[in-house]
Amino acid sequence: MSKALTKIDRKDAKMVMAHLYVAFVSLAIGGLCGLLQVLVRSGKVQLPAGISYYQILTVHGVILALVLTTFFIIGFQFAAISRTAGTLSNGIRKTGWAGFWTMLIGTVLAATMILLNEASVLYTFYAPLQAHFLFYLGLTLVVVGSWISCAGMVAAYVKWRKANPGKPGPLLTFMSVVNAVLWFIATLGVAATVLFQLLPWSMGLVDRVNVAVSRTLFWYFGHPLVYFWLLPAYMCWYVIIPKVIGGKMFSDTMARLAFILFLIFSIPVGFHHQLVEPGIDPAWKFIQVILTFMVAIPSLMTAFAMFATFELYGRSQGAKGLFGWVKKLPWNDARFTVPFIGMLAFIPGGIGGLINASHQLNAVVHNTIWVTGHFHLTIATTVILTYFGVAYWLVPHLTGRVLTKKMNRLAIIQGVTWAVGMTFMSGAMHAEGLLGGPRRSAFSTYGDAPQALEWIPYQIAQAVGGAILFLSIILCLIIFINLAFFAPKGEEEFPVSEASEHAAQPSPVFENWKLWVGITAALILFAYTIPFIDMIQNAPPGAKGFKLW
Ligand code: HAS
Repeated sequence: MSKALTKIDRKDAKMVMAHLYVAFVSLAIGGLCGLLQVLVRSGKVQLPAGISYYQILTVHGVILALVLTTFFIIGFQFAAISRTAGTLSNGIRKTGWAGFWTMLIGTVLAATMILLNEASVLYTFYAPLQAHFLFYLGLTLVVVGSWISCAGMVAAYVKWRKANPGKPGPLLTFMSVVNAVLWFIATLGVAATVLFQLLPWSMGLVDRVNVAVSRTLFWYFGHPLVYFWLLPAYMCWYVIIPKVIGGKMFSDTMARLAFILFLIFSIPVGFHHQLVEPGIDPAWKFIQVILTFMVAIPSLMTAFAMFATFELYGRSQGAKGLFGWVKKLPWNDARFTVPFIGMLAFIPGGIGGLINASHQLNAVVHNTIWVTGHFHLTIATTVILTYFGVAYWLVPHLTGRVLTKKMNRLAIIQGVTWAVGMTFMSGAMHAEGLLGGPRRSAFSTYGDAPQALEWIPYQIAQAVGGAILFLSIILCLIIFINLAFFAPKGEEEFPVSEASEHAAQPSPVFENWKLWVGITAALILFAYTIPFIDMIQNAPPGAKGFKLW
């Protein structure tokens, strides 16, 4: 491979780093709020100066779940495209910068409103909770900025295809484009509720909104949102990890198929977040539960592919027996170990997801802190540890520095402390949830709830876990700052694996976008049209007709 492709161009690197700076500043702010939350929930700490629990909970959720992730993903995907499809053209790089600044202005607007306590509406901003209109405007800009950037990614892919007719797009570029297309389709839901409902309502132009419609539009977006977070982690697992361990990717075709299945099945499943809500016919909930189980399949395929990759590599190194390959893996390499901890967490995280999705079991766990435990295993461990693992080689690659032995060791300690902290925190959240402990509520709101005493030990365990996690965040920030500004100058590899020689060539059908987007649209229309019409026709008094409010 030519040098131009193995090292990311300096101008592209600058644009990617801008995204990563915002992501890691978000980690610092969001992490601090997380620590404050577990302390408040333990009942031992009160926030000063009249700051409300819901205000810091909103900062924590918005800044980590929406801002950190979006900036990291867009930066990483541009890096992946630049590395595998070649240096970005000036036009595409400018598009990337335009997306970046639009998202940043939006973030600052939304964050200012939250800090002024004008938008304590949590990261799901459900009506009838209402925020200042500038909060919604800020979020709109974040989404519009991400569209601009995703359009740039698609343009880079189209350019590559024109220059290489008949060849399959480079795998990391193909994966980035699937995620960009998923994002375009998913964000239509949140854009619709914000533009047609929440903005006019918060500006006083209308005096009510159809809450069922707004929650449905939100979750039409909310579930694919979690796969928008997950797919970059899977990009690392499928393509980068095999190279880091010294092996080869198990199957390029399987990776492409898994990504296409995510595109098709991740959107028409939002009702699994609304299983206990009135106003949706149970038959449609059932259909979306079935589709939810379909979207678990590409994750099971991914688990299979990862086991196969590890085992093939281990055996090539002489490993014997069922699990002999485990000993052959490079445990002292943070680029492998940190994402691997993320993989391990996805075993209980995924099982928890399947429990949540099982209609009747959902009634036991819904709106309890079990759900918070679930997403701290998935997004806040599986995904985020993979992002950290990526940052530990991507940042020095972009800044022309190296990950030293000392930083590598610190990075492993960071991953392990995260695992310990999260075992306490998320484990205690799952247990408290099974005892009925509510989510999204401060200690002071429990009042005389008779079970409240039972929850206390678990809340203390969460505070202990949260404090360990905060230390782990500090380690992560130290490593990031070192790699961005102080590590010795040198060349750090951007690892990209080749497919195994036994693997088949990917079929051109994977790049038949009309087919995949067509199937996705058909499934969305099938899963949503009738229940959506029902919601509008049977709206409560004052919200009749085709009006959304
Ligand atoms: Fe979820 C709620 C169902 C995955 C995030 N989820 C949430 C919320 C968030 C979230 C943020 O059906 C809360 C939203 C809110 O605020 O209300 N979730 C699922 C299902 C999956 C799932 C079926 N969730 C995720 C991922 C997330 C995420 C991924 C973030 C990135 N979730 C739900 C449901 C709710 C929900 C309900 C609503 C609950 C309610 O009532 O409100 C599936 O995608 C999971 C499939 C995963 C697997 C695991 C595969 C395992 C792998 C690891 C292999 C390990 C290796 C290493 C190779 C089948 C790939 C092993 C090596 C050795 C040596 C052992």
